[in-house]
Amino acid sequence: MRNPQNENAHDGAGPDAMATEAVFIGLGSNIGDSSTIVEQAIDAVAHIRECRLRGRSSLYRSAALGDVPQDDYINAVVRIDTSLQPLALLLELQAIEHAYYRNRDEKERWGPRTLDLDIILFGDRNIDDSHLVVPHPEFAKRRFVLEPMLEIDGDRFVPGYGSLGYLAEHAPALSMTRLDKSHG
Ligand code: A4P
Ligand code: MG
Repeated sequence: MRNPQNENAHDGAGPDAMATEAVFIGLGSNIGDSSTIVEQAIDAVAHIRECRLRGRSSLYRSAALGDVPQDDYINAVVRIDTSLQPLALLLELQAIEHAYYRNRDEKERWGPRTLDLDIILFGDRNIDDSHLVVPHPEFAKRRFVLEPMLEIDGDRFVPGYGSLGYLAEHAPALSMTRLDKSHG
């Protein structure tokens, strides 16, 4: 259900009236009906106040990275334009994570999760805050982030890193499948 605030984000009176920045958000899930969870989370992100959805990738299935044995992940990336400040957006994303009953051992880094939303890029900003590091420190090593980003914005150059195409070419190999719409 839409609320009036969100309608503003779609009728031209929202973020376009203010300075906006392009933000890439990575979505991941490996507990429950992950494809449905990621699709619903994309819709929830599209309805965050002061945000406009500009692009979304397909869903991808990949082997879990990290030391904890766990199920495959379903990942996707969206691009939004927003006039929110980075920490305000992070709070909105965490509220969506909590709405999906994210429930896991907080001490277990890189463990399984119902829904994980990471800010990958926020305009051309470099942020190194106790709550937020942008660009996401691992993004350039992660095919499950780079391939979906390439799908949305193949020409993007990330200052300090290089073009997305270059990064995807040099990222470590990962067993990964792009899911077609009938699986998504
Ligand atoms: N935080 C700092 N920077 C950011 C950012 N750029 N975006 C802080 C979002 N949050 C950021 O996050 C812990 C704290 O990080 C937050 O409170 C926020 O203030 P978290 O999501 O609770 O912790 P986490 O996800 O366990 O840790 P981390 O290091 O963010 O893990 P990642 O990088 O999210 O990796 N394998 C596959 N195939 N696909 C996956 O999606 N994901 C992970 C998790 C591991 N292996 C995976 C995948
Ligand atoms: Mg995370």
